Amino acid sequence: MKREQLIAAVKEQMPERRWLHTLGVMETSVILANRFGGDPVKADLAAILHDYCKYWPVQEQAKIIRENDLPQDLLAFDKELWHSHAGAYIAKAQFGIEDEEILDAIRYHTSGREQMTLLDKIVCLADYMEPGRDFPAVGLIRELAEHSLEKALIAGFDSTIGFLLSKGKRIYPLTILTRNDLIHQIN
Ligand code: DGI
Ligand code: FE
Ligand code: FE
Ligand code: FE
Repeated sequence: MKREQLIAAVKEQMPERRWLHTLGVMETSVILANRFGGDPVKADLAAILHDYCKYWPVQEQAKIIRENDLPQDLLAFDKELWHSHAGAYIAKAQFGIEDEEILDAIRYHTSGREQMTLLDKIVCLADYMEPGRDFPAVGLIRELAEHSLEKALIAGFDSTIGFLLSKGKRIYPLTILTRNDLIHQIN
């Protein structure tokens, strides 16, 4: 499928404001790829598809996870964690994306994972700092991203973890492992 067709398919899955977020992630992913020596074409493609399933009924997202041997432990945690895995599944099954680097960047854009690839980091960070994002830590994240993907991502995960703590929510263990691993990487 051509890029323009993919974009049209993504647009119809989400409200206008989420499409604007996706455009922001596309633009920011390409900037970060160029800044840190990543592949801007792969970053663009992963960004286009990263939130494909975000507005699907949660039961459909859960069904994809249950029926396709995706990590079942996700279902015991916040439903916000589901769309990334469902999205990677659809990217392959429906859009024929075979590149595991791109699929992983979609799959892990919410939770992160240990030993994130360069592309994982680029898409996850772009998701945090695209121009439409507005939350207390975003200025710090953008500043750190001038020089360090890892430092900027740690600030991002710190802010997510703090948010989850403040809401009394559970934290998916992989998110904690991701933060620990990123701290290890900069020390
Ligand atoms: O889909 P987006 O809104 O663009 O961003 P995302 O895919 O990074 O989702 C972020 C949301 O996921 C954020 O509101 C916090 C929520 N969330 C819930 N539990 C967890 C979690 N995020 C992480 N990283 N880890 C969790 O355990
Ligand atoms: Fe997302
Ligand atoms: Fe994110
Ligand atoms: Fe997103």
